[in-house]
Amino acid sequence: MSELVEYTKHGEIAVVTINNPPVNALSPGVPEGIAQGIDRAAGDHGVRAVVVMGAGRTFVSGADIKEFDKMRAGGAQSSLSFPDLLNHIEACPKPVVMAIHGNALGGGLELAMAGHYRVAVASAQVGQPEVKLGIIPGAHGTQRLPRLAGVAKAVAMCWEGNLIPAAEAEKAGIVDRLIDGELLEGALGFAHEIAGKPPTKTRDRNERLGTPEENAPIFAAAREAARKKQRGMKAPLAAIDAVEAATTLPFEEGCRFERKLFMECLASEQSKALIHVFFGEREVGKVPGIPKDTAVMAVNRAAVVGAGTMGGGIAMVFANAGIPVALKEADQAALERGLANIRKNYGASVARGRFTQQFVDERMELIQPTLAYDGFADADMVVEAVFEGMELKKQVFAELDRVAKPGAILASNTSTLDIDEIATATRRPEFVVGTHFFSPANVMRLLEIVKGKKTSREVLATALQLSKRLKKIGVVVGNCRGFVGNRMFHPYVRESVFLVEEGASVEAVDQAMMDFGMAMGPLAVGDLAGLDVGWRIRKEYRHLEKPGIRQAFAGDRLCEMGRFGQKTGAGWYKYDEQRRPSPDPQVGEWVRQWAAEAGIRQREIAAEEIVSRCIYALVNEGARILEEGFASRAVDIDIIYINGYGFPAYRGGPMWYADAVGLKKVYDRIRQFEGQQGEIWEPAALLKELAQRGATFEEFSKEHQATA
Ligand code: 3H9
Repeated sequence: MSELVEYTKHGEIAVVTINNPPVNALSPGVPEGIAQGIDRAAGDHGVRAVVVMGAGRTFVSGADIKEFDKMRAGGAQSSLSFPDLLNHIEACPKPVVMAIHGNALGGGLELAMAGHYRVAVASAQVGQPEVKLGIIPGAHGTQRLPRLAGVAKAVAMCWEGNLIPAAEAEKAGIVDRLIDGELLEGALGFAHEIAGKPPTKTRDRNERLGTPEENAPIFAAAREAARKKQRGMKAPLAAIDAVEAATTLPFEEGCRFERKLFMECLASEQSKALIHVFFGEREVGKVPGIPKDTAVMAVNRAAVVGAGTMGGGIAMVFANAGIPVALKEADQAALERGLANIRKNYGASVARGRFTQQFVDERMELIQPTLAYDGFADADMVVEAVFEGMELKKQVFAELDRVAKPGAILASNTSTLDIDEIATATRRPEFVVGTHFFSPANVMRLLEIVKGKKTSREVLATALQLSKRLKKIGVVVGNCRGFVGNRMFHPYVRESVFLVEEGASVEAVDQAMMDFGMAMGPLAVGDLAGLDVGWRIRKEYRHLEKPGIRQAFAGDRLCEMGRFGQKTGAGWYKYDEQRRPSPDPQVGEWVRQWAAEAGIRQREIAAEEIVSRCIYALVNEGARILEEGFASRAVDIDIIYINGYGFPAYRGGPMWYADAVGLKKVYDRIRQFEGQQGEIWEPAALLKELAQRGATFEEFSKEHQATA
């Protein structure tokens, strides 16, 4: 037997156990091992049925994603192909029971469906999440799932890629029995019951495949929803096509059609990018300079200063993770307003069915409002979320230094200010760290963890671990103005305003960026966040800008007219009472006039130029950040942009995207912009160097890590 698969006998039942930690992925050797186990059981006269299960924490979490590069290149991964293994299992003359705990995902569910029966513990989950990697099920998943679960359920599972709990899987017909108590014992009991009965093959179960009349509206609705909810992504539509094939073609032909689509998706740039994101989201947790065994402090109680939009959201994040949190405001009215907002947000989650009322009541109990610093002395971590101003922040940190216990982490939610300067207000700068949450804090997944000069490794390791508990993706960044995300966002927005000043319409700029895949256009984001925020920052920092360099002015002019965006009913767009936008032709008129006064010649601007200027502005600043070491790796920047700024995951993040375009091409285009716009487009030295030696940001990050 393969080392990855064990074979044991329990009386008349053979048990084949997959043991490929951590998630029992179907790496080379696993399919061969399972096949050997099935063959051995089939050939053993003393065996009447077979149970297949996973060792450790799960059944099987799918194909080994690390093998996909080889698969793309057409290289052999296993001597036995996975689809062939599935046909082999289904053809076993003795009944095969798949026993599921943890999860059965992707190839894991495909394996389970090739068995004749499935049993699962209640805590198990199953799903076909391949679309999240830009591919579709590639080993009969789209053909067997509708035969078990019916067309509507199967198509939803395959295009959305969401997991469903065992109870739902049982109701749908995917799982035959839920096991109470110990899985092996339950599975053996089940195997005894069905031993000796002729096994039914899933491929032959055509009774749930529906009629063309029944299926047509299901597929039409799925396609419409997929186009809307997964805008720009190819795999969800391919998954729907493949499930549809199950209803129109015989099983074998359907499998061939699925395989063709799977291979096309696997070869796509979208899939390469999404797989980069999958591993990237795990990689950001492994920070150079913070070894795995770094001591981590316990965070059992928290406190937040400031019950505004950010502070209230951060308190909810702690409460949602079951961590009691004190919430301080300066006066009763502000505290009441903050709590009312939290209640309103929770109320909306209950209305949407995301939380139960009981869950919300329990979370509200965990939030302890205070006007003094009650509860702060017990807190293991305090997050400051007061108004963005250095003097106020320092004053708060000086107070926190007095009230917080020794060893407590003192974090600031600042989005731009210098963490080292804030830390000087305390006698414990090694415990001071930036935790930059994104708005709305209870929804957005990104957490920038800002490392000050003196922040200790333990504090960083604790913040990283905590981010997982808080269901966030923590990325450690250096302490520069705007950190990584906002520092890059500034030139991105600047370009979008330049483009409007040069003659592109507000709607054309936003539409081009939406078509590229951004969640929102840059100008609509400005209106949402409030144009006055950037305006104030620009006024404050104007003296730092190099004289003579081009400045975007149209947004500031709108602010001078009192148009701050959604909150004032007008900004780049007009808004109705429900804050629904509509284009405002006056803006175009004004900008034309301002441009003429400023001597800017307006012209037609193609969507390609809009995208290149906005995205390459991000890339160029990202390259500087990498070069200066404020991000340790290109992937850190990618994960920040995907999780905090609505960058399309299927493009892999700005740095991955630039690598895919080719840095030479990006560099040449930036030089062109430099020729037209001047110094503001000076290419980053790192970009120039990599473009000249034909390397990528990813390669640079690897080289850099190797020498760090
Ligand atoms: C597929 O099956 C295609 C088929 O149709 C067949 C076609 C022929 N492969 O996330 P974690 C690693 S496509 C390789 O931190 P958790 C992961 O990188 C696949 N490695 O733990 C990490 O490594 P490290 C369909 C994998 O408990 C470690 O395992 N399946 C794989 O938070 C722990 O992972 C999926 O899309 C894999 N398949 O979550 C499932 N999975 O420690 C993808 C995990 O070095 N996986 N690793 O950083 C997941 O969704 C989550 O990892 C899972 C566990 C829920 C399983």
